[in-house]
Amino acid sequence: MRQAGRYLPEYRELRESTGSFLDLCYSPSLAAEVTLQPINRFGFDAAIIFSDILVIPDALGQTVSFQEGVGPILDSLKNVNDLESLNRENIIDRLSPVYKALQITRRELPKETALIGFAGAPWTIATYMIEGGTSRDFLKTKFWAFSVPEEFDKLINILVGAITEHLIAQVESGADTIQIFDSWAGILPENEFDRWCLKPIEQIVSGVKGKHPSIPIIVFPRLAGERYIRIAEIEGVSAVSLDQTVSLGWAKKSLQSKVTLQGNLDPVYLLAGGKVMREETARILGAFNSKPFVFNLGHGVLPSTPIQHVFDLCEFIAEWRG
Ligand code: 1CP
Repeated sequence: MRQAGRYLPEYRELRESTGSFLDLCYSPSLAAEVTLQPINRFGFDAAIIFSDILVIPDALGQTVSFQEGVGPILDSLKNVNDLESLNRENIIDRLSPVYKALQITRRELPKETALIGFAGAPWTIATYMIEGGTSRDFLKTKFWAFSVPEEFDKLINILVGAITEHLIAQVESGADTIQIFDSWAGILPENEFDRWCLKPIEQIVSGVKGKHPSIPIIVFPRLAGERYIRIAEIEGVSAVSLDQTVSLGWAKKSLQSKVTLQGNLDPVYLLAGGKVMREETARILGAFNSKPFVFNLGHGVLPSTPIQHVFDLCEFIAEWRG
């Protein structure tokens, strides 16, 4: 999950002296520095490269910006004709600063620390491209997908191609594993989930594995409920990241024999800290202790999280694992 961001004073400081959020994403040495900040402070076992899922629409030529306190703003796609304006050539050239950042980070990270590359899944990226930012009801995207599926399919196909290329380039630049974020996987009815979440992720996994058969792939189908099983059954998926609503007993029984699990501490426990945080962490660690498990949050670190709570959590987990 997100490690960098506003809860770290060193991030806030660096952010003030740089231009826009995307400028920071595209400055290889600064992006590497931000990636290393949480590792230097807390010594996590893995670092996630500082970038964003919205570099894909940006590389496709859509106008993307990030507004403080609002979030991402995109020049929204209205219909299939707008797909003509997307530039599918040279994605990798335009995203080359991300690959340079990975190379620098891999050089500077301790050998034993894993480096995670990532991308958004097609469905989640499509919602931002069509809604023009984040949304409450995703009405425009769902309406497009349900009413003219063959047209929506064209956008999903463009994204499958771009994301696959982007992930392969990240592996070739030093990522030890890659994570696919489908943050809005939980908002679709069953058949639509299969068509717009499951199938495109299957295509991406098969494309990346075709080029790099041994790269482990993690998928985060946020709020997918029982459909986590379908994701865990995709050939080539090594791990799934659990959001905080997944019940531990169910995940242990239904998922743990298929894939490695990661997650699912609610970020608000980290914000709260203290006894409640330790109890919930022990409950998660206890539930999954019969197999390899990657301790993580169910979503990103909240900006107001006290740094001391992160230290306390790391210490608690280190003691637990002995
Ligand atoms: O300066 C700032 O505070 C910007 C905050 C920020 C950060 C730190 C954004 C804006 N993106 C990021 C980096 C980021 N985003 C990482 C890098 C790892 C790290 O921080 O260490 C990663 C993995 C992401 C992934 C991402 N971006 C997702 C998928 C995961 C999730 O959170 O569900 C999504 C949906 C985005 C879009 C995005 N980026 C930023 C915002 C505010 C949003 C919108 C979120 C929303 O719609 O509510």
